[in-house]
Amino acid sequence: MTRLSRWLGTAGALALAGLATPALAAGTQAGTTITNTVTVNYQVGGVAQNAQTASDTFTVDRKINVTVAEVGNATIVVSPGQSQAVLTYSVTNLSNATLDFALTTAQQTGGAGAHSNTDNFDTTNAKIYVDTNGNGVWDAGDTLVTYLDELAADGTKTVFVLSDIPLGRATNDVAVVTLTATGREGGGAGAMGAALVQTAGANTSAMDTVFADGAGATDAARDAAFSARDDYTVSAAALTVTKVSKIISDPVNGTTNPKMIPGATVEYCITVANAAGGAAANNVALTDVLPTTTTYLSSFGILMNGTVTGAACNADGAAGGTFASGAVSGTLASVAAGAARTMLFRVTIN
Ligand SMILES: [Ca+2]
Ligand SMILES: [Ca+2]
Ligand SMILES: [Ca+2]
Ligand SMILES: [Ca+2]
Repeated sequence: MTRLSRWLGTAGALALAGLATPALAAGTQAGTTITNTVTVNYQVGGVAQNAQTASDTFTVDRKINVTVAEVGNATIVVSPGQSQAVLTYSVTNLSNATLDFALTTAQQTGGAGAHSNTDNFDTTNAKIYVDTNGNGVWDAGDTLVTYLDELAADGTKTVFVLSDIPLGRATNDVAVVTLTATGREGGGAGAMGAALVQTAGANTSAMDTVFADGAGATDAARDAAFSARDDYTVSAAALTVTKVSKIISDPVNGTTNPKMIPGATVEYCITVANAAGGAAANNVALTDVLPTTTTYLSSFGILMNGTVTGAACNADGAAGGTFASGAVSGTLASVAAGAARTMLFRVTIN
């Protein structure tokens, strides 16, 4: 009795050691055969007899599970007309088997986005890349794909969705894109496998298949697929241009109550204002073709990048711009959101 207890204790310890061996989070690999043998020792007349044994073997079935998640949990800020704007997702194979995962993107028409926002436009030209070089950033080392090939149990891949933002979108416009990963089986390396089919009816002795995935953004529970939303938010510049003139002097009155008579000097101020809350406008190029009834006053020149106080232009710009072919031109390097900058020049009336 004492010997038997000691033996059982040893067997128990061995069994525990077996359970503690490194295991996949997804569990024992599908298709694994598990064999368990029972041994019966006994005595007759105080003499140990030959042990009796019995074994049982079964096959571990395949549990299909996958998750897709946005990486970074923030909307991606884009400019109108931007091409190849990047959304980043992770796809994780939670199945106890190596699988392929078909990847698809979908636009959304209205409805909630991923970041307390609401979709109101679609992107174009969506493409999917896998982070082949594993640096977490979309770059030349990555690969255009339509599926993830041979993703091992517990394996995760970073997937990028690139798409183009239409011109003309306004600040805080939102486009939602959903990435869906759908498990596929077989096909071997370099080829996408076939659609998975869940085993119907009772357990079989072969490797059965059970869908165990949850419901993502647009997929259902237990459909071998998972989807997640991410979104783009537009930050645009909204420019308004105003142009005013004021009389500086005339040949009769000088600067005292001058009038707009031939020979008078007139100052033009062009103001470019950018609405608050959006993006800076850069390389703002102004061209003003002078009418033939006026003559550019080269002795005054052109003042660029001045400020305005209320509606009045300040003479605080820097000399710049050009006059050529009857046109005054100048470039404002940048007009920040909420700011206004000017171009100032003078003409005489012919
Ligand atoms: Ca949309
Ligand atoms: Ca990369
Ligand atoms: Ca494959
Ligand atoms: Ca699902």
